[in-house]
Amino acid sequence: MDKKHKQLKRYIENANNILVVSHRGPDMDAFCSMLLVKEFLNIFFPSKKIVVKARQLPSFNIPRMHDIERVETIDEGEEDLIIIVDIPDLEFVCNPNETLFSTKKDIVVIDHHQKISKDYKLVINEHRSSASEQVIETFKQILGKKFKLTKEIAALGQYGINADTGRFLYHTTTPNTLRLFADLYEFYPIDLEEITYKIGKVPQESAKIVAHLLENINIIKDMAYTYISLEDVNQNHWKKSDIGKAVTFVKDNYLRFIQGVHWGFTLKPDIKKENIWWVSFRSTNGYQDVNEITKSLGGGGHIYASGAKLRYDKKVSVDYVLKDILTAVTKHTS
Ligand SMILES: [Mn+2]
Repeated sequence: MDKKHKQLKRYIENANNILVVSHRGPDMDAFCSMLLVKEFLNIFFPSKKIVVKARQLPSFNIPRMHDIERVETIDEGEEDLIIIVDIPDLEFVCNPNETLFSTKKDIVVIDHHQKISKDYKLVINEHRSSASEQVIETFKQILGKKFKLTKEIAALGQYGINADTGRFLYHTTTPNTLRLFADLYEFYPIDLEEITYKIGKVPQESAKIVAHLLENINIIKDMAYTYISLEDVNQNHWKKSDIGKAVTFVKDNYLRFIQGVHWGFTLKPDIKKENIWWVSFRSTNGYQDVNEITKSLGGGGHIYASGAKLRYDKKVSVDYVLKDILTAVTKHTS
């Protein structure tokens, strides 16, 4: 066991109540890595009380999902240790008005993103494919010979890895990812085709938004981008979740697949909070390090998939925001 994992084991042993959280708008890897931490702790440290908090539940059934305590706001509780998974920072977990935001309790991070965490007590990040892979490898270290799989752990690991590697397509997939997945699959196989089908579903209402995004596509050299303006949202009464699905669909299935294009971004306003915009980049192996661009915009993520939250102190037009992004892009590419 390496030093960091020894430290983590000590933190766990010394805690009575442990809170497990992840980023807002949790994706499959966030849900699975949270539930994996809880599952391992429940089995191997049964005297500890483990609470998983999130504002929403997964969109389809995964093992132990009802162990998630659904909350309106993510606040401090009885915990004496906080484990954050799948995100490097508490600021991506909760808002300044939630009491957890300014907690003084010990925080441990188990992550796989490139953005470096703040000065937390302990950060475990071996840059793996997914937080789910990291959590399983972490507990392999901590448990040594005691480590064993259960159906739930095997399934959660597969769901998490599958989601964050895009079914093993992304460059973050390593030989270890495949070996681990093979072990999990052998123990208790999940149906990858069924999962891809369920995750890929788009709401009927998103079709119009997809059409709009396609119409708004601009291409500059080998980059494409598209956007939604605040006026579009208000005039058409589009719902936040339908916008999100439409943007994701165009971003993941269309932008960088245009002939001559290798990378690009989408831009949308925050529907609930004023003067906030979300930009999200996608790139193709070997073409553009979009993590560097989003870092200069105050965000981050991975080399080929990253994003940033853009904050303004007044109401601005979509063109104004686009100009800021394109300036950052030009700075990076020239
Ligand atoms: Mn992840």
